[in-house]
Amino acid sequence: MRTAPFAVGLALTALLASGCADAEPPVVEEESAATDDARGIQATASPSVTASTFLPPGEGTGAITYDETAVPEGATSDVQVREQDGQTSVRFTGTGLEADRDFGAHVHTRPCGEDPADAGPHYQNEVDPAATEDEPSTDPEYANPENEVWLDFTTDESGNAVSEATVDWEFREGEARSLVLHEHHTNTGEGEAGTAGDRLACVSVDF
Ligand SMILES: [Cu+2]
Repeated sequence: MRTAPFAVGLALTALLASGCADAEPPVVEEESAATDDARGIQATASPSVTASTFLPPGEGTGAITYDETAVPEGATSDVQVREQDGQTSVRFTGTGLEADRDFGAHVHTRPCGEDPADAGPHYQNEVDPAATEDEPSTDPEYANPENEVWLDFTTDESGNAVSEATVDWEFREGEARSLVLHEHHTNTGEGEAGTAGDRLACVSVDF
């Protein structure tokens, strides 16, 4: 009865001593580093998300389908935008689209409307000085996936697709307002760069 508390006291002292000397400081450092990482991720990596369901023209304004074979009513679009350190990543996720099919996809300048042309031309970081309202840029020097955001994709056998693009710049506020889905993958040659056929559908996104 008299020696037991003493022995316990010694053991505790030894435990505390070794804990303070070896184990505790590294553990504390690791915890604070992990906390900083978590804060960093929360502050810089939370994307803006625009989720919409495609509807025929006149029935909705968020996402409009102009071709219900390629983009049936009820198909969905999810667009995530992440701007960080001067870079911009855009990720498109589609469901309910025509299966096993190529699509072109780009960020355009204006919101979607009842007319497929309402979305305007492609958003360009460096605007092609030769482009006009009637003749959009087809110069590969400007109409390319580094100066524009291209999200071409191919759907799987269930009509789902995910595509992502990252560029070394950020959108000018209010100048990039939609994602347009096109008939085929995007051309890159002289005089046709950036073209991808008819506009099949459009998603309004305030990038
Ligand atoms: Cu386009």
